[in-house]
Amino acid sequence: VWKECMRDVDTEVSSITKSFVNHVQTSLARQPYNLDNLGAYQAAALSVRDNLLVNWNETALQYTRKAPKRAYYLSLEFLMGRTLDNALLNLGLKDQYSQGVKKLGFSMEDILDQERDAALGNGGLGRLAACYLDSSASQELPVWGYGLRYKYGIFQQLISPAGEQLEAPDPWLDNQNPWELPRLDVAYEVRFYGHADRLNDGTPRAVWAGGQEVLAVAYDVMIPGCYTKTTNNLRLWESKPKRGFDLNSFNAGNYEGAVESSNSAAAITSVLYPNDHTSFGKELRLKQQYFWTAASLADILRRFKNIGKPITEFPDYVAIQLNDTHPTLAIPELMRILIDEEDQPWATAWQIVTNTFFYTNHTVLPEALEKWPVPLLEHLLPRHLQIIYDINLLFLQSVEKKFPGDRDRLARMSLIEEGFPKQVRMAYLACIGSRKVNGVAELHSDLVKTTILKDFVEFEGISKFGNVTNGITPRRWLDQCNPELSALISTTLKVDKAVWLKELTRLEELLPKTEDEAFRKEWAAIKQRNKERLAHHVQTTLGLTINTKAMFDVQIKRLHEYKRQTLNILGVIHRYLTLKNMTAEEKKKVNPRVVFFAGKAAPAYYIAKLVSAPSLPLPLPLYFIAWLTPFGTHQTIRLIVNVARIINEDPDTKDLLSLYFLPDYSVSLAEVLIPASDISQHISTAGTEASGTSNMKFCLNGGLLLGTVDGANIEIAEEVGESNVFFFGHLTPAVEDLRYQHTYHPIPIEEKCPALANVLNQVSAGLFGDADVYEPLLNTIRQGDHYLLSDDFDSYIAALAMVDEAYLDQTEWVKKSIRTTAKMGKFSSDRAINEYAESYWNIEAQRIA
Ligand code: 26W
Repeated sequence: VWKECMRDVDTEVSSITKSFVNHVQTSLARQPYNLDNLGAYQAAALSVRDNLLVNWNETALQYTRKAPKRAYYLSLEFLMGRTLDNALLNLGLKDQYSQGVKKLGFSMEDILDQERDAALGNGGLGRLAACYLDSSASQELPVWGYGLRYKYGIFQQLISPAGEQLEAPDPWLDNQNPWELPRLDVAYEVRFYGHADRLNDGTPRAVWAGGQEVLAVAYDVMIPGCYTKTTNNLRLWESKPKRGFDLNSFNAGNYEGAVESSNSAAAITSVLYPNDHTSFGKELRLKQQYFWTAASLADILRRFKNIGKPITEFPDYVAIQLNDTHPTLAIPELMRILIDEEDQPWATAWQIVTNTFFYTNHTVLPEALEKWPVPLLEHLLPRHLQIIYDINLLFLQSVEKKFPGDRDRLARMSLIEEGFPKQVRMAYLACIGSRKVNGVAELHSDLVKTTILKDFVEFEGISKFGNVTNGITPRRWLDQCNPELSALISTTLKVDKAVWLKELTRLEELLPKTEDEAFRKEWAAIKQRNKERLAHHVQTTLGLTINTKAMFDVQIKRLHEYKRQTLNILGVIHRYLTLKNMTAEEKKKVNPRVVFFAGKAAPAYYIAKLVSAPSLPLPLPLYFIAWLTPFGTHQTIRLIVNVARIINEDPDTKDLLSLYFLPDYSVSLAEVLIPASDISQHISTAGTEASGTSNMKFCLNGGLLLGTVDGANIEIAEEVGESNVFFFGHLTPAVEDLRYQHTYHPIPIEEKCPALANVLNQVSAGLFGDADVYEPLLNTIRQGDHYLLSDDFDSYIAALAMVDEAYLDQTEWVKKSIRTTAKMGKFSSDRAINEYAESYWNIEAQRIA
């Protein structure tokens, strides 16, 4: 067969097998006859890459020739997942390749399964960046991503038999990565430390010299659009020492000293920080942020200069989106370049800067808002601190002008927060340095305007502040993860998926089908097969047998107090206790339920284990303490695992209720879980989840939503109709008052919520073992209860009961499911990225011929 394939080049499939075999023999230097699945994956990937490269080169060439305005998406995280399947689908080559590899004796499914996830992100923010890249390319928009090429992605999560989260490094680059192109010719020097001396020559210029210089080397990742030639670029930087090692130390016999600086340079891009929603003010993290923004800006500037336009026209050719505050140093860095290197007056430089940047806020939780200690900045980036102080001075002068004598306001709005140490408030810097500021769902954008940036709205005017509701790419989150549903939709709509995948509102044409019984049957059968696919996955990976006749109830997301996985597990215990008290007769009416959890908790000590970063002689800031305390989220995992152990074995209940914590949640696991869900939970305390994006993914796949009136849940309900979602809990305006009550007029939990008190007491009594372990977690609910579990528990239980009841009427349930999918058009990331392109960046689609 192999020889035959080499000869036959007439058909597309044959040319695929030919290129495959060619890569086996040349790129991999292996023999075709004893190739394993991993080798087959690599050969297939290299062959697909050849296709991408042609388009990628053509795209780059045309962008250079036409020099349109371009947008750059700066994100410290890109949670890409796997690439091969996505590339095949976007290129429209999946069937051909499947046939090709089959001819050679391989199965496409096995080959796809060999790929490791590119997991360079924590969760929502990183996956959003990945969806936006897919949409930019699919909409033919000239958008590049800039990020870091971490050697280790998000840690691998293992769960010990006792239910502890263990963290192992994720060396995702250990196998060759066929999807990146090292660009050793694209490199920039980045400086740290040293000293900054103002010239005091009547200009604002200064000279920054000395310190440490490291090299940023580019690695390019091709981003194919769906059914278009456009193939954009994601440029990831790797840090390298400027010189291999210090020859003087080496000659003096100090071998460790000789490689020390090179080690510290390499450490910068060694590992992704595994916490979202908590900022710790660590030096290495700040180094990452500057290294990445400096290299990206140098690259963007070089490209702009090639056009040959005056620097004042920079914002006519460049828009830069700041994905949260992580790249905010780009603001003082561009000021530094314009002033110190381009010799621009301050006002001109500030004009350019504030017309170039756009800032997206992704959270209003106080512990997530970045603040950098002034002494740390002064030590690491002395020139940038000067510039930040200058920006602040001029800014506060203009505030004083508008609100004379309002000293409180000046203190509130200052970029510098007083304290020990003083800290720079990065969200404020991002806000005043940007042309537009946006939140990621309607409610969240309103909260940004009325809480953390209220003063700035009053000062700068409301029109600077907007909303772009998040979106998800239907390519990965429907066509790729749920091929059967995708095929059914194409048949029903009587259009090729190439059409509706890019015009997602066409899903509305499914609506009349809710009344078509045969269609409903087919719809339900696909959900059932997706449940079986998940069960099969769990069986083969974990050896557990799952009841696929049950309702599948899923909560998968990072573990966080505010996301309230604890509420879910306490609800499960409540269900268990209720079942235990039922007669056999009563039990007959109960629909079986399987509850799935997955998600990673921020680890306690992790970075220290992976890199030995030089530490600073600074006083430990107070919030460092938080880093050392064991997180409640770890106890939640432990509770889930131990409750599962008891419940899944209880002969009284196990047919009606079982529960699984699936370890090592990832994009690839989500692709199996989401299409299998009947109901998914998005149950954050109102006002805390900025948007959520998995809620959109579940609904797009016909799963119903159980959630609070928070984030994008609200807009999903607006689209699908409130009768098709299960809402519960207090609303955002009530939260502040409730918290006040908890602090100043606490009501004993026994009185306030007896059902919850009973559940807590059972856990305390040791029903699930390890009683002492859970006591701190339970006490956070009994006292303080910052996330209002005791306020929402009763309505949560009521909502769960409504889900049960609705599920009993399968006809109506399937109708809800169809309606939900049909109304998800708004949540395509194509819509979101077009809003950014039109309302903010002012860029246009470029047809690549
Ligand atoms: C400095 C530590 C840190 C790291 C990451 C703080 C905050 C972050 C992110 C901004 C957290 C994050 O991922 N936020 C999520 O962003 C998603 C995309 O907009 C939203 O859908 C989620 O609701 C929001 O929690």
